[in-house]
Amino acid sequence: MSGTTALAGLYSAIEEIARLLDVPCSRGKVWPILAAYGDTADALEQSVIAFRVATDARHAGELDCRFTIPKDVDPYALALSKGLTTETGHPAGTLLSDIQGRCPIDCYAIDFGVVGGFKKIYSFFPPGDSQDLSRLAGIPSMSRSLDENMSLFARYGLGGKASCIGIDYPDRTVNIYFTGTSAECFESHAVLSLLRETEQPDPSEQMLKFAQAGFGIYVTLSWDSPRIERICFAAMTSDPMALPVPLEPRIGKFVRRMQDAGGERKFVCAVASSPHGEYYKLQSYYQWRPWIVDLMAAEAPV
Ligand code: GPP
Ligand code: MG
Repeated sequence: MSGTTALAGLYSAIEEIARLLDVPCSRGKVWPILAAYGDTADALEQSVIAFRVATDARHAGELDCRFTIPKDVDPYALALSKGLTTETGHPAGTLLSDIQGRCPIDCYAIDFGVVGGFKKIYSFFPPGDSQDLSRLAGIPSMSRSLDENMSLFARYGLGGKASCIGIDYPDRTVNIYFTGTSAECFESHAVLSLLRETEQPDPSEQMLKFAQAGFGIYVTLSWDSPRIERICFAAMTSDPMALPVPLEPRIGKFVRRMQDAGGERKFVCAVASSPHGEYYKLQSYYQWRPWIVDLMAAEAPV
């Protein structure tokens, strides 16, 4: 398939899913982002491509799309050169090149909102090469919040377990993804005490129950405060509607559409704790590639 055909197919899928979700989608907004990365992504043929919705007010009316790109592309330089983002002088803008200079990278992914435009760049570390937090905290442009929470992360067994970093440019936040952690991290007593120690609201029973099936934990840090903004627990499922989680009818329609498309029926559902309350995120894989399992270290925790 040619690059342009693959991009056109992806664009139609985005348009269709956006319609199902009542999210306004315009070609003028989405196409430049696809086109910026489409040429680089080997016709997107090898990429993992996912759609994501979330249940909180901040994400209402939005559909996020993310796809992987190979490591020989510099995704931030490309975003700048194509005018998808602008240099602001904030350390978030330097973080990716600092990571590139200090850490092994397996591949990247980019994330954009159909409404909000270009948002994030993820760098995945190679399978089996999770990074030590001390190395990440030593990165000059990294949020100091990582350093300030280092002993807390170590106490919860997350110290050497960073498998991915996500930089959110408009929000000026950084996500640190921990995978391959011990199963104990997902037990209710551990979840409860982690949330209490980080001054998050107490979790609902539903959140505690959901977190038990988790394979990954991730935190969102800003550069403004040492406080951890959000903590998420993510679980794989093939049937999100069977989870003990409230999903609105429009999300039900999205799930059914993605399930009916055949294929692998892979979903990652995550529960997020934030000072504004708990919410759920649902990521559906439009194009799954088996190699992503190693990157996510998504096997059941040991
Ligand atoms: C989870 O975080 C998403 C990823 C790790 C990206 C996976 C993408 C692929 C193409 C494999 P998030 O970006 O949804 O978190 P947030 O809630 O902070 O937006
Ligand atoms: Mg987001």
